[in-house]
Amino acid sequence: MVSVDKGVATGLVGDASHPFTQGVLCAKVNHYLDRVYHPDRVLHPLKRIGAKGEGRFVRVSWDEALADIASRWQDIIGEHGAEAILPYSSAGVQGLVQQASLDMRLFGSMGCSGLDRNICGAVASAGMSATIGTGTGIDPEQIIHSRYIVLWGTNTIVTNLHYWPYVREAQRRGAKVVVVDPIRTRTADAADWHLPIAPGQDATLALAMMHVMVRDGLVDLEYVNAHAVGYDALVERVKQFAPDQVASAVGLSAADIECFAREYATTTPSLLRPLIGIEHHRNGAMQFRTIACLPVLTGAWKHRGGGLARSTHMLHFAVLDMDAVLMPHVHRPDVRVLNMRDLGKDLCDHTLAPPIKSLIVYGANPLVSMPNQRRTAEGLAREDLFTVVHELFVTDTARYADYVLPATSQIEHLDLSPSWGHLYLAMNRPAIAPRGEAVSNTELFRRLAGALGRTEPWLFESDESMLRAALASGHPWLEGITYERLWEDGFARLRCPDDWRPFADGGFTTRSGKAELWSDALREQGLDPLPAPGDLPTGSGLRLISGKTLHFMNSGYSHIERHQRREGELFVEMHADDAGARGLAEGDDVRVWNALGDVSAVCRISERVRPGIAWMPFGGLTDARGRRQSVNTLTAEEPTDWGGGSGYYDAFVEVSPRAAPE
Ligand SMILES: Nc1nc2c(c(=O)[nH]1)N[C@H]1C(S)=C(S)[C@@H](COP(=O)(O)OP(=O)(O)OC[C@H]3O[C@@H](n4cnc5c(=O)[nH]c(N)nc54)[C@H](O)[C@@H]3O)O[C@H]1N2
Ligand SMILES: Nc1nc2c(c(=O)[nH]1)N[C@H]1C(S)=C(S)[C@@H](COP(=O)(O)OP(=O)(O)OC[C@H]3O[C@@H](n4cnc5c(=O)[nH]c(N)nc54)[C@H](O)[C@@H]3O)O[C@H]1N2
Ligand SMILES: [Mo]
Repeated sequence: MVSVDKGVATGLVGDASHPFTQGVLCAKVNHYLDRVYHPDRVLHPLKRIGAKGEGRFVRVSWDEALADIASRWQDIIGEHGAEAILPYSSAGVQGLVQQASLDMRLFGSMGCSGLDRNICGAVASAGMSATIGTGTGIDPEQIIHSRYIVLWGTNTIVTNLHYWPYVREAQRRGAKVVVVDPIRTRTADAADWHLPIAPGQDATLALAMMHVMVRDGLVDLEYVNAHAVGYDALVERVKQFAPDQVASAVGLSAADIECFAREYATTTPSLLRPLIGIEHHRNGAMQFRTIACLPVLTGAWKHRGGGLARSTHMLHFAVLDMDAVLMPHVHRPDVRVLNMRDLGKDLCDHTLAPPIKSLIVYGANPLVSMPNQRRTAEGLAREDLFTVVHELFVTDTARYADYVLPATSQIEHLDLSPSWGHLYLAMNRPAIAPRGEAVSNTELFRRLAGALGRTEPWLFESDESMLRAALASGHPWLEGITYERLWEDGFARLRCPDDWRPFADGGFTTRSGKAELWSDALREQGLDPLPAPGDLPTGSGLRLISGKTLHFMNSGYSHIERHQRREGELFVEMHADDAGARGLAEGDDVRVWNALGDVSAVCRISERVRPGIAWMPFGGLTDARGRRQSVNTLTAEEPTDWGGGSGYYDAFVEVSPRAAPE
């Protein structure tokens, strides 16, 4: 809730009446107004005058910018076709219509290249879907009824602060909380038990758990016989995964694996919460597919608070009328779709036909967030590439733009916010007028459509009209949740039944209608039909993994001093044995490198990190000399097994003392 005095936002607080967040704001949003009123906000269209990457711009008018963009695009379309334009967006803006609506209609109907947005959640969804037909599970709030909770590859306290009280409440009611993470994160520290697994070994761990469950008769055979296919084949498969056989690969003792398997299988209800850490590996989809077999074997889905709880985003989108928003029927069919992970590779690919001649980036900072940063920079620096970035700040990516167009902040535009973590749909009412000449994403696409001479009314639909259409799906979970009610109350809980157990009686949305321990669909794609460890990377040096920071939202907020100060310098954290072997000491200025590039960082030595691993924060951090550095300088465009994601954590690095200051 924003208080406003004479058109200026003077205070921003959480809504104490919101049952899920209870008025608590995270370390980022607590200072959101600093972001809104930051002196570095882009408030007017900017045109590049320096070299690409240099960040020198002059102010121009909207009319000039729009006319130039439209004419450049028309030339490109004339010469190469509309597929030579790549609209590139991610989830920087989280609202329903600001994230994707008129842009999809405009660029889809022009026949521009499509973008596969697969770096966040898509792999998890694809993997889980192979087993249970969906990437979502139960309502996360039901966790309070769970008695055995596994936070698997997620750092809840840092990335999902509002969920932590629910975990705590479950603990208070007697639940045991286990964290599976190679790093002793804050969340691992606060849990009852931390299992410091070796990276990418989660599927193997799950197979060993299933071995124990089968061997010791801990499988709910009644549930499995009624609601799953492929159990006999699975029993054969898990024979090879006795805990003592896999312990060293998994990086845990056989006794711990045995104990974990037995506790998990015998405590009811049990809940798994696997998140992003597991999907950023080349075996990411197989890891989710395999982990999703566990609650099938235990029959945990039968119980309130049992099963698996992942993102709720799809639950929101499934009940809203998204076709009314995106209008897929106006999109040109058969256009090329490029994977966001491969941005650098595609920009530098001389054989790509047609080549990418123009990029329009909004709600994303791919130079920091995509793998292989050097290649992305090389691509963005191409003189023949025409780049437009719609942003609040001149981000790392925006420095390469020909035009930077000013974007509104969340308190300056209208939207609905579906949630990743709960079932409350929120109304995002604009509290202040757009600052300077900033426009919302939807307004940008209306202006671009106008500049391109388009006149179809559906390219100019208002935000309110699209939101009303999305809410008018007639889905029972939206009953009574009207635009007016949301405007008045600010939020509403989807009308999901109070004790919703989606798979208590089977009803899986797979091809067979059952949980697929054996998957014909995977076999037909040439993949292993059974749960498996998946394809694991090999390499020398330290395995590099990264994660989110407390004070940034990915790279967002990294332009603001307070947040920068809180995060400090970019560091690489490793175990004392690995530091010792390299002659490194705490606080040393080091160079982290591999064949793709190098970054400078401060060396941190700690017991939080298992031997063999280098851990670095992801976001937009700076080194001791104030230069922005990114862990993605060291990661490759490694595809995941399926789901089209990015194996960010398949990278290996060396760490050396930094010779002399440059
Ligand atoms: N403060 C803050 N909150 C955020 C974000 C942010 O940038 N800042 N980003 C948001 C976004 S976009 C997302 S997707 C969510 C992500 O939410 P999380 O999934 O909780 O975030 P990550 O930091 O990616 O955490 C993944 C954890 O997985 C661990 N991990 C890495 N590899 C493996 C592995 O092989 N096995 C296991 N078991 N664990 C592994 C990492 O050490 C890390 O602790 O957070 C959201 N919330
Ligand atoms: N090594 C490594 N790489 C990773 C990850 C990791 O853990 N490790 N995490 C991955 C994950 S899970 C994700 S989700 C991606 C994130 O990748 P990105 O989405 O590219 O990252 P952000 O830094 O969040 O960039 C979003 C941008 O949107 C801008 N923005 C915010 N609101 C608006 C708006 O209303 N309009 C417009 N036009 N712009 C707006 C913000 O200022 C910000 O610059 O990174 C991925 N990359
Ligand atoms: Mo993400």
